[in-house]
Order: sequence, then structure tokens, then C-alpha cells
Amino acid sequence: MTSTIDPKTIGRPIRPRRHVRTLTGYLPETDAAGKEQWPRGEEEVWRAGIRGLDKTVDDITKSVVNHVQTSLARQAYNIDDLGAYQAAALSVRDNLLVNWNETQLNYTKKNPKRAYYLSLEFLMGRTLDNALLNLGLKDEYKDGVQKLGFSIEDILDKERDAALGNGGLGRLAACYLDSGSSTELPLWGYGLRYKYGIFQQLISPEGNQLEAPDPWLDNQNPWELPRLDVTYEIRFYGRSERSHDGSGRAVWAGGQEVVAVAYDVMIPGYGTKTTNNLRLWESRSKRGFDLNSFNAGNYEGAVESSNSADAITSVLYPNDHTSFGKELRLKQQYFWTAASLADIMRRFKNQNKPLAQFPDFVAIQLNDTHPTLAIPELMRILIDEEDLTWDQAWTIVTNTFFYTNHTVLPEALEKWPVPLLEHVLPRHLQIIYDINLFFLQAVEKKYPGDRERLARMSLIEEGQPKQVRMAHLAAIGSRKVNGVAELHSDLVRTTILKDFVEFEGLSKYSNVTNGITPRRWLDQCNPELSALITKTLAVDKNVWLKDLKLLKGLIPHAEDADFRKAWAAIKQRNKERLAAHVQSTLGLTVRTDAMFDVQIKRIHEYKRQTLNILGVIHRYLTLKVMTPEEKAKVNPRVVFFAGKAAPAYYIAKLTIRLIVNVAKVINGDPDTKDYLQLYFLPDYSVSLAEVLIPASDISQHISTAGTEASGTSNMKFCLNGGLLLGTVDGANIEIAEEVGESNVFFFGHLTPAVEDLRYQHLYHPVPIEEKCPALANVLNQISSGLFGNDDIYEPLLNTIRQNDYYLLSDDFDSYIAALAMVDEAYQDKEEWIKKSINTTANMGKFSSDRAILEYAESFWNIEPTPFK
Ligand code: 26V
Repeated sequence: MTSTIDPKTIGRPIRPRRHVRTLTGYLPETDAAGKEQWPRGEEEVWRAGIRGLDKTVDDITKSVVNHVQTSLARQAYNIDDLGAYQAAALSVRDNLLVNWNETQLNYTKKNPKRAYYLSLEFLMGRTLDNALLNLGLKDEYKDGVQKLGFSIEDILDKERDAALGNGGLGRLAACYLDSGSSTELPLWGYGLRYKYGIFQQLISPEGNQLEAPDPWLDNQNPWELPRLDVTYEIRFYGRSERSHDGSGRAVWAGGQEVVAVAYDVMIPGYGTKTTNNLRLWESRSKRGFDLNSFNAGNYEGAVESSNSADAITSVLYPNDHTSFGKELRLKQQYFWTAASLADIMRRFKNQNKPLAQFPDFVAIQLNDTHPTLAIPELMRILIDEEDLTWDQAWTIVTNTFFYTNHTVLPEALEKWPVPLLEHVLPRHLQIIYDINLFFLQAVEKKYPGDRERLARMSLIEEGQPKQVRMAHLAAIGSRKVNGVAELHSDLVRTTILKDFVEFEGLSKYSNVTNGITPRRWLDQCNPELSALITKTLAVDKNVWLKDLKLLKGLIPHAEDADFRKAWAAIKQRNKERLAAHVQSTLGLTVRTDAMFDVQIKRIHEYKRQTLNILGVIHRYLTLKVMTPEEKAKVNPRVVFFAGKAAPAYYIAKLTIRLIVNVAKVINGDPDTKDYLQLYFLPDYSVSLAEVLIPASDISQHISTAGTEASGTSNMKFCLNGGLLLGTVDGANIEIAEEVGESNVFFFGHLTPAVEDLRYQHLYHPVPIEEKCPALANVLNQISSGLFGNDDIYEPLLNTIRQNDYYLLSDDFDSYIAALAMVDEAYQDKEEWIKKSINTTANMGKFSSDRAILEYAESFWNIEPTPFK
């Protein structure tokens, strides 16, 4: 749309040029020798200008009241819990800002190499409690709000989760930010500020999942700082014309331009002042920023076009593990990588260093393939805008990026149709073709005439349409590639990127086992256990929470009966807390004198919630035929499920429906309800996980071997003294190595067997009645209408009866046997508690501090950059 307004039109709004000055006396000046000279020679004078932290209860009440009256414009007699939460949050934000400002100033002064974590998802959950913990002001705020007549628990409960992620990949990003700040690394996150996070899950009376939008920003978000001064223009569509001067440069013009606006989220470190930044981009129409371009007489058209610009950051895509090729998703990916790179480039250029030094100051971690367009985008900037040669640019690129793979499932490997890329990002497609050409020339040189290898390794997959393989692009454009647990990294090296390892050498392809932050996943979610650990280890909690291997000091205490009693009592109170939560949110009464058995994660066939529910049905059928004497020996069990299904994933939704309907029958059956209860808790979230995990005796991580890259909730349960029932997959293996196999319940076929079994299913199928009668019986009971009288579940049951890709029929018997072993072990309460203590004690390896330091040292080459 071209402007029809004459630039000289009178009254045309003009965006004022910003005239930036330094507050007199408030910043250092650089002298002729390039040294910083502080005004009046005193850095302290500058610091005196900075507001200090609110430290006393009095400071805190004053600041909260001040926010009630000013920021919220409310009266002291007119405050509810939500208002009190908002005022307290704004007050805490002021305190975070003190450290955040100092952190950024420290980086500006010292100019260390920085790392940037590019992730389309940051599943942060709630912030207030974590911010208080990290600031060391938990008690002060508790007392402060109490003085004002409020309870801190009620206030904390008013916060909505920031749910800008689907599951493990997004939560991992959040744990890594926490650890980056806690270990004082110069690490920033870059993501998108979705208006709607992951959908809210509702369950209909029939057991169907319904999705409702998550308008998490409706009651303003106190944790973000809008930075309307940090904006970049991002282009889509248009034409790319190559110059014919042999330079390889091109001009990309026309199409749509939208504006990226920065919102900053402060990330405080635990026990340190370092407060890093998470920068989230929001898309806006260029019109709001460039009022010249309003069309005279077409006000409505202009407003309409502004809607399509907003759409880019409007919603988080709720799929994981299925590639779907939607144009808007591609636009999200480019919008975000282009804005982030422009911002990183601007910061680098402020230093006036030659571009060849870019990788000495910048490391960029690609969280899965989602940000892979950053690779051609940096090539474009360096070649088209900075006039570098192809080789100079490629050297910079391949020393800047690092790629983490989070799945080997074929359907989850991202591919973009060539025609779509050509339409949306014509210049980038040219660059991708050039990268491919040079790359395949090098492959051909090493393996002359090996056409099949070239086809396998090409960035372009042949077909209708051709597709760009993003994992190949991410791999060849990066300095290092890693998987997220030992087994998974091995699979990356031997399956999806095998040819690349052969071509480039093994040393580029490595592993960093995932981790979790013990601040949120032990201290915050399980304060009683944390307090007991602190007392027992006799070290300050801020020592062991930052050096998690110190938990090993608990091992001898497993032999102490009083300690075991205290340990068990905490587990019991956590079960009661969960039961109270279920009572107050769902109105259901959960018995707390039973074993709590939990499986919480995205609903997916490969994660095999189906195996679990079939196991529950098997248990139910067994109970039904038991005599009262037999039943008297049974340990009661309460089984919890929670998790969302992708809205278009039919089989996953059917699984939810089956669980809900089995629950109705089991919980209502007087023969069995004293021995078995089953709950599907709707709308799984970080906050719900914080209540469920500390209450679990046993948790299930039962993916088909070789399919779950790592898993991170397995780590959370074990850190909280829950035992693990699982397959030999992902990080389960490393957990067992740490805590000892005798403390883990393993079952099922191993990864190397999977391929053969699948082959047998296809070419030598054995009827399920013959292969696994127990399973056949369960399936038949469902078919016969035990949980509803129609054939609604047939498509789900057929996935097992027909080709059973996830091997339920191969693992069912050993799964049932493992469940029986769990029952048996639970009979001996003292032994069980010992296992629980020893499990927690040996989980030190899985701190995300360890993981982030591995990235920092072996990949990014960045260092802790503390300040006083
Ligand atoms: C993939 C895709 C494919 C295209 C469509 C949209 C979409 C969205 C998300 C993903 C990511 C799937 C990969 C993932 O979430 N992997 C999980 O990463 C966790 C952290 O490393 C790990 O613990 C889990 O085992 C792994 O499944």
C-alpha cells in the first residue's frame, strides 16, 4: 500500500527525533585513552544515584502502599488479594530493577563475550515467589504484607502462570535462564511475547478436551518492562534481486514491513545480584510508528493491515512433535530471529570492533531448529548489508551458532516447503540454496560419485513440494551440535545426523544432559523438605542449593529412624496439600493414606499414557476378582494423570477421554474404590506440577525406548524423593546411574530392539491374544463397553491392535511386572523411605547450574562476570 499523502501535508504527524543526553553527572565518560572516567572521579557518586534495595519490613510496606496508591490508583480501604498481589509484585519489580540496571552496566563496562539463548518457548510459570527467593526477601515480604492484613500465600496464589511454552523444551529454557543468572553468566534470552500462551484445557463431562484461550496479559503483567524505544523493522515477502557484480550480494525490497517492539523480563539469580534479561518481541503494525504512511481516505484499510501485523505474536502454537508448515509459524520464526539478530548486532557494533571478531563476543544457542533462520539471516546481514564476502560471512556464522536437538522423532523434524519459503523470505531461500551448493560440493569432494549420500545430506529434500530440512541447516551452520541426554545424543550421532558426523568428525557432535533448577523444583515447591535438608546438612541453604552434589551428605541419614520419620511426614503433608488442592479446585476427595502414582506430561503416543491407563484397567479387573482376604493385602493406590493434547491430535484426545471415563467407573465402584482411585487433573501447568511433584511416591516415565530425548520431570520427581518407574530411555538412564538401579523400577525393551520389533509387527505380526493375553483382555473389556457403550475408543485401540508402533504389546507384561515390584517394595515402608532419601541424595548431577556451566565452558566460551 503506497502513501497518497503529500509529505508536505500540513498537520502531518511527525514522530519526534529522539535527542538522547546523559543525566548530568550520572555516567562515566571515556577519555582520550579509552578509559572510563567517572563524573567527579567517583563511581560511587554514580551509584549513589541508584535507588537501593528495599530491605526492611518498613521499606517494603511503604513501597507496597505507594504502588497501591500510585501505580494501581486504588485506595487503602479498597484492596483485594489480586490488588495486593499486583502492588507487592510492582514493589518487588522495583527491587529487581536495581540489580538489573547494575548487571547491564557491569556488562557494558566489562564487555565480556555474551551468550544468547534463542527459544520460541519460555515456560516461566509464576514469578513472585521465585523473585522473593532470589532477592533473599521472602521473610521480609511475608511480614510486610501481613502487617498490611494479607497473607503471602493468598497473594502468591493470585499470580497467573506465564505459560509461553508447550512442555519440556520451554521449561528447560526457563530453568537455564535461572541458572545463567545464578552462576553470574552473561546470558540473555530472546523469545516472543505471545498474547495468548498455551491454551487452557477444559474437560467436558464426556471427557473431551476443550481448548480455551489463555489471556494471561489481561490483568497487566508487572514483570515486563515495555521498551518502546527498542524497535526493529522486519520485512516479509517482496523481491530479492541479486547484483551481477560477482559479490553475491542482493537487494531485498518491497513486501510487508512490521515492527518488533522489545519487552524485557528481569531474571534474578539466586544468591547473587546478577539479574539477566529475557527480551520478548511483540509485533506491531508499522503504521503506529510511521504515521506518514496512512492512506488518505483509507483509514479502515490501514487499521485492517495493522491487525495482520499483530497476528504474528498473537498465539503460541500448541503443537509439539508435529511439523505442520503454517505460514504464520514461519513468520513468527523469522520475525523473532531477525529482531534478535538485529539487536545483537547493534550491541556488537556499539563496540566498534571489526566484524571478524563477532564470534569472540557473541555465542548464539539455537533451542531446537525453530530459530534456524538466524543462520541465513546473519549471512544476509553480513553479505548484503555489511559487504563481507561469502567466505568471511560463513566463517563468522559457523563460529557463532550452536544447535541443540531435542527430539529424534521423524515427524517432529522441522521442514519448510520451498515454495512457502520463497514466497515469505525470497532472499533467505537464495542463501539457503547457496549454502547447500557449497556444502554439497565439499561432500562430493570427500565422497566422489556418492549420489545417495548427497541426497541424504542435502538441505533440500526432493518431493512435491521440495522441503528445506532445518536440522541439516542448523547442523552445518553451527560450531557444536548437542543432544540432551547421553542416549539421545548417541541417537543423534548414529541416526538423524550420522552422515554429518562422518563428514565433519565426532568432536562437533556432543552431549549436554538436561538439568532443572533446584530453587523452583525443590526449595520453592517443597519448602518443608528443603528446610529438613538444610537442617540435616548443617550448611546454609544458599550453599547446597548452588552446589547440589552436597545432597550426598544425606546418605548416612537414611539409616537414622528419626530422620526417616521426618522425611516420611513431609511426604505425607505434601500429599495432603495436593488432596486439599484437588478438593478446592475440583471438589473431589482424594484419600491420602495411599501410594501416589503420577504421570504428568504432554499427552503423546510415544510417552505411552495409554500403557499406563491400560495398566490401571488391568489392576481394576484384577481387584474385581479378588476375595476380601486377598484385597486386604493390597496397598491402596491413587493414580494421577495430567497433561494437554495438541488440539488436532485425535488419538491423544481419545486417550484423555478414556482416562476420564475409566476414572468414573473405578472411583464409583464400591468393590474397588478403597484400593484404587484415578484422577485426571485438568489444565496441567507449571504451578500444578509444583503441587503434584512433591506429593508423589512413584512417577511414570514410560516412553518407548529411544523416543524420549531426556525428560526433565523425571529429575523433578526424584529430587523430591519420588521413585521412578520407567523405561530405559532418555535421562532415566543417567538418573539410575546416579541413584543406583536398585532405587529405580525399570522395565521394557531396550533401544536396539525397537527397530526389529517394529519390523516384526509389520512383516510377521502375531495376534495380540497370543502375544499378550493380559493386554488383549484389557482391550476387549474396553471394546465391550465397560467404560462407555459405544465404539468411540476403537481408533485408539486399533493403534495397538494394528501396527502398535510404540510397542505396547511388547512391553505390557514387563510393565505389569514392574508395577507389582513397586507394590511389593512399598509394603516395606522403612525400606521405601530409605530409597526415597537415597534418591534425593544422589540427584546433584541434574542441577541446571551444572548444565548451563557445561554450555558456557565447552561451547560458548563465556565466563561468570560478577560484580560487587
Ligand atoms: C517441535 C515442533 C515441531 C514442529 C511444530 C512445532 C513444534 C514445537 C515444539 C517442538 C519441540 C519438540 C521437541 C521437544 O519438546 N523435546 C523435548 O525437549 C525436552 C527438553 O530437552 C526433553 O526433556 C524431552 O524429552 C523432549 O521431548
